[in-house]
Amino acid sequence: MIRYFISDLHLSDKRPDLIRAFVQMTKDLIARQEEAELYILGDFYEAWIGDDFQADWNTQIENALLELTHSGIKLYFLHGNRDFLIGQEWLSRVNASFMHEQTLLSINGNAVLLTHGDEYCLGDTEYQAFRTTVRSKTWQEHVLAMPLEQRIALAAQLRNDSKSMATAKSMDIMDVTESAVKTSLEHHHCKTVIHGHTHRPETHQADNYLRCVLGDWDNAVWLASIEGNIFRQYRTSVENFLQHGLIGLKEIHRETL
Ligand code: OKV
Ligand code: MN
Repeated sequence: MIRYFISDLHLSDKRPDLIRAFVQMTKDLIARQEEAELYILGDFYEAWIGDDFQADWNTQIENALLELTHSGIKLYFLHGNRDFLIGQEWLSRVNASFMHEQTLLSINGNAVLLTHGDEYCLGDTEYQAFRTTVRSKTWQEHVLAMPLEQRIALAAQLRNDSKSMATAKSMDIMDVTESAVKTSLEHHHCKTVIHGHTHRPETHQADNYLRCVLGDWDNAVWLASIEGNIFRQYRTSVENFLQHGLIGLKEIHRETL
């Protein structure tokens, strides 16, 4: 059994190249005919405004996911900070199982914690306040009651707010607070966490803990896997992936759990 992990694809109509790359990835995974599971750790979309949203670019993505799950590959999803409005309708349409943030997996006797990772970015207190608001049921119900056009406008406005704020913020407050990661791993009696969000793909070894950070799909396609007790991280340029698919990915990191 092989498990694959991706996050931060930020798919949207603005990036048809990334949509093509993702569709290619699903086709290549199906062709491998492995016993496999795909875990999406948030920010699959650039901004998800509700399951009632329909567009051709997204229908392609949902069809690719549906073909993947129909082929027997199990699909798991957890929310990021841009697709927290993904709900049961989307999950049902693509046959995905929902995971709460900080879901613990047991892989060959190794406990592995899965999360998007933005909850660990405690240095950015403004962001954490914003996060609490947008993750609240009342705020989400309020937004989902708006007409689609209004939700599109709201998402664009929040995006602009974030851009003007981000330039004023120092780089390190945008990263995780290591002590928060450690506390969370201790809480789960676990030594390994896989997350995305920070766009700083790396594996960090600290204090006997392993923190595997997934890459974001802006300039490159990233894929991580766990097979047996080996974690691997792969990448290649979007251009190379579009030409060669999965075999174009280069292993850039390997770690024993
Ligand atoms: C991050 C902050 C924006 C602070 C909105 C649906 C909805 C996604 C969104 C778009 C913008 C978050 C997700 C961002 C941090 C802000 C503003 C303030 C204080 C919708 C889907 F609900 F409007 F339909 N958004 N982003 N802020 O750019 O990541 O940190 S964001
Ligand atoms: Mn994110």
